[in-house]
Amino acid sequence: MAPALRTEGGSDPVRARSPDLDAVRAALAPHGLFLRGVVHFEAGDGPLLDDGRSAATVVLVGNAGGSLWPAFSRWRAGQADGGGENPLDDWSKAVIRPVAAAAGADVWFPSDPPWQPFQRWAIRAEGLKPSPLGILIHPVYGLWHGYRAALGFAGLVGAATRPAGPHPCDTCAKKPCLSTCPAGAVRPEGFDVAACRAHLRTPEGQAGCMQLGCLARAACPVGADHRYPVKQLRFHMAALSL
Ligand code: B12
Ligand code: SF4
Ligand code: SF4
Repeated sequence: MAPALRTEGGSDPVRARSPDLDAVRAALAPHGLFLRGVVHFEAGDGPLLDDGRSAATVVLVGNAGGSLWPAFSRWRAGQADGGGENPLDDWSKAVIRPVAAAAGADVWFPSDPPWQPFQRWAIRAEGLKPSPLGILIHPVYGLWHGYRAALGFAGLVGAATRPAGPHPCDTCAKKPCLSTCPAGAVRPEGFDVAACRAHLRTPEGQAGCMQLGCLARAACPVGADHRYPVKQLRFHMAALSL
């Protein structure tokens, strides 16, 4: 039997069809990137591939905790311009495009317009649900994970992955993410982007969230061991406050 895809979301060995994902997994591992999950689509329901067909499979690639930071930092140090204006996106493309090409896959990146529904795919692939911050929360990694690419295949590839487990926010009695944000931007009804950005421009925001990372995110007790390193937190905050 073909090896099953090992993802955080679990896998179904019975439906595993392609050993090629093992090669993809091995090629991504040195960069601190993982296969996060697999979505299978009914005919015609998947995103459009370059050749006009609808994808039958989307495989999500991402980071868990600070896994990508060492490889990304090494790459950046070797770039004459420090990696340019969007270094994480450019690094992701430099690393993942050749892997996708070798696997015969199309590839989408989360920041490229038109935005592909990465979170919707992750909800299906990993059984995750949104936290009050708008970010999907993982039972193990908490808020400390992200997606760097999605590989699209015309055929069924790998094993469609299953839900990861209970939604941590359902049993979080104190919900410190809601009370910690100094701008009151994290609310049960949604994340107020404008209020967050306005606060980040103030001296308090510059000394607080911009240096330490989003305080509301840091207040979440789930997956605290996987919190990003300080340099990575600052990097993401600088991007958010643009
Ligand atoms: C635009 C965008 C933003 C905008 C949000 C504007 C808004 N109010 O919608 C801004 C710039 C503010 C933003 C901020 C952040 N974002 Co953002 N963002 C995106 C982006 C590029 C597009 C979202 C979208 O519209 N997709 C299109 C629709 C069709 O996709 P969808 O899956 O069906 O839609 C879902 C989202 O729209 C989501 N949603 C709705 N409102 C909000 C609000 C926020 C803040 C977020 C994160 C999601 C979200 O709900 C939908 C259903 O689940 C995605 C990448 C992507 N391609 O999806 C990343 C993405 C959602 N962001 C992500 C992250 C991590 C962040 C930040 C934490 C970045 C940081 N600083 O570290 C912050 C969160 C704020 C915080 N307090 O820390 C991750 C989430 C990963 C996860 N674990 O879920 C994504 C997937 C990018 C990635 N590379 O992984 N983001
Ligand atoms: S603090 Fe609680 S409610 Fe907020 S994201 Fe974490 S688990 Fe969910
Ligand atoms: S970055 Fe700061 S202001 Fe923005 S949501 Fe997080 S805690 Fe609130």
